[in-house]
Amino acid sequence: MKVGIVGMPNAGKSTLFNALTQAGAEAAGYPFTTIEPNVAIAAVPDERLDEVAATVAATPVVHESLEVHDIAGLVRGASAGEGLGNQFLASIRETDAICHVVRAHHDDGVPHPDGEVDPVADAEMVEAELMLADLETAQRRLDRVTKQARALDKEVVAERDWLTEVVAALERGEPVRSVPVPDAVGEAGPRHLSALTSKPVLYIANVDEGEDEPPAALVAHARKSGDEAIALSAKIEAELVELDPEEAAIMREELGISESGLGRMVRAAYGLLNLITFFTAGEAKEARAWSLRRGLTAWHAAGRIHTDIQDGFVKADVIGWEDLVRLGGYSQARDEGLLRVEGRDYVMQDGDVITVKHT
Ligand SMILES: Nc1nc2c(ncn2[C@@H]2O[C@H](COP(=O)(O)OP(=O)(O)OP(=O)(O)O)[C@@H](O)[C@H]2O)c(=O)[nH]1
Ligand SMILES: [Mg+2]
Repeated sequence: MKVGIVGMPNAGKSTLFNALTQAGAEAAGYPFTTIEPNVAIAAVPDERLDEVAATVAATPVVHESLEVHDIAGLVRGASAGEGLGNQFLASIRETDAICHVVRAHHDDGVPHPDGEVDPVADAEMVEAELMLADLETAQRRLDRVTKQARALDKEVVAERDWLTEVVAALERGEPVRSVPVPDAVGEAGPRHLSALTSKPVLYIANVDEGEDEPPAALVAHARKSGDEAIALSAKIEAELVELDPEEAAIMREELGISESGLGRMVRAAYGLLNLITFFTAGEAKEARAWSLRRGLTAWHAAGRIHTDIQDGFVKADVIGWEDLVRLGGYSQARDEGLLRVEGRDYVMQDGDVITVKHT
């Protein structure tokens, strides 16, 4: 999974990026610290995987990974070249979700580009710039497809009509995802456009220390478009990753933070993207976590692991991770009748541990 971090200058994007990935990108109290995009990969923490691995003595333990892109800040007028412009947005067009960092802390030592902390106003400003960037690309794409549509290829004509609606929506200030994609357009249309405002948004309110809720107005703003908002302090998260795990756990306890910022972010992002996690774990072999779209089957899960395993799919042994851990291993689970044999159409559940039998 790939996520792109957007937000105003000084919102705390790079601070959060460092807390998530421990990549050591420059973060400083002046706008436009970030010029070139930063990219790093974080291992998605999942205690269930660790417990499953310990239960069946699997090693190594391979977590699912999250690719995080940190880019420059957006200011009003970026689409017209203000600030650093908006060209750098290209580097997050291929991501699965947008993490929108919104400043909600009141540290006077960190200048705010508009001089006032107003999370919803900031979010709307950044969103307007994302829509203007999409308008540019949608317009360009529409011109091209309009020329091709003279050939009256059904799919191209459908794409042209869809793009016409997309452009109209963006001009009204509505995101690309507010326009349904007709079946006739196929998957290629949205892929060619690779719009920023077609992706789900996770709002991250960068709150004051000790605050654990996002501002209510920002939550309402997120819900309007079916998105979600979480609160974290980028500064505290960045400090916590500097500590060793035991110290960090004690600090978290004292601060009343139940889970790492990365853990909370990933959980919210999985929810938005409709993803579940399943595990594979072999005795004395690797244990691994995999993400999968909710509603997909054992056969799809096999395809995540390897196309050969999918092609040769015969059946799968499946058990919920909690049962496996509680019973202490596969053979006990089999004795108890909790290790089930499932066929290719079995719908995978979050937390399933699967062993695919294949030819
Ligand atoms: N008090 C406080 N300061 C923060 C927090 N998060 C970030 N900062 C500070 O805010 C300043 C800007 O942070 P950055 O992470 O560089 O912000 P950015 O969004 O990457 O900014 P640009 O790269 O300029 O767009 C730094 O001095 C950070 O230390 C926070 O949660 N609380
Ligand atoms: Mg930055």
